[in-house]
Amino acid sequence: MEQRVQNIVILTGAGISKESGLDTFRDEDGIWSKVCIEDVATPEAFRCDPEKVQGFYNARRRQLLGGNIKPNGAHDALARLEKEWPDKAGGKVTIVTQNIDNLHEAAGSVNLIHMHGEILKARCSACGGVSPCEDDLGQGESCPDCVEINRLRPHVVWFGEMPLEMARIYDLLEDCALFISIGTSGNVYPAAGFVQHARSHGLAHTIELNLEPSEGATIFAEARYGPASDLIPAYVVELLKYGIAKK
Ligand code: BV8
Repeated sequence: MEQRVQNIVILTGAGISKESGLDTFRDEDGIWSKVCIEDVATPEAFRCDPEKVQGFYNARRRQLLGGNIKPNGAHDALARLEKEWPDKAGGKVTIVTQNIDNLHEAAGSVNLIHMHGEILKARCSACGGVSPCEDDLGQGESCPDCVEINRLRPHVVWFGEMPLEMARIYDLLEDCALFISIGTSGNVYPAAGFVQHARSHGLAHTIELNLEPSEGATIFAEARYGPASDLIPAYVVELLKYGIAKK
């Protein structure tokens, strides 16, 4: 019988960018230990105090662009897997990232879905147009599409907003042979439910690669713990050499 192609879906979270110098959210020194979600990461917060919200994202955008932040070995290994896996198993590798940084792109990943948006893009509240954004927002800039003034917000999905490309993500989860979760605490839905979806709707093997067990650790068929820049390169070598090993 002809062997089915083996597609891989990889969910990444803030933990994969930690060793590149970007903070996570829920670690001890994480972002949510310094600022309240309700104050900076909801549509209501933006309506109440747009300056505070713009300032929160302007600071993170400046850090990403000016803070010598580069992809680490984990990002590089995933870009290698995307390039070499098709010859190995005929399938495709797609990264679904919760992260709003551009480190997967910078490492060379192409099949990439930013389900929570991108900090280096702005979205116009007047026309919905999305455009590149490397400067501070909230200083009276105009939309490059409809030229409305001061209508640009970060192209980021806030709590209470629908994440992007969900239909495509569920299709990918239902048609993958391997679901890998990297650097995420499994606190935020619907991303935290992807492992269950991959297991119950398909034949996927599921593995968690994280610094420590996530909220959903027990749902995974396999788990390895340690820093992403150690775990991911080694796991990619193993996949390319031996294929998907069902533990
Ligand atoms: C929505 C962008 C519905 C902004 C973010 C059930 C179903 C559906 C929704 C809900 C539900 N229950 C609750 C909800 C609501 C809510 C939610 O999940 N709340 C939580 C807090 C309970 N979800 C939503 O609101 C979502 N929207 O459901 O809409 C809807 C329906 C109809 C119509 C309209 C709407 C939207 C959620 C998206 C919010 N935006 N980000 C920004 O970045 O500022 S989410 C935020 O958390 C982060 O951006 C991040 O993407 C996300 C997840 O965090 P992690 O990436 O996991 O980071 P964390 O720090 O938590 O963990 C890091 C991990 O890395 C740790 O485990 C650590 O051990 C590990 N680590 C650390 N160092 C390393 C490492 N691992 C490896 N190596 C290392 N070196």
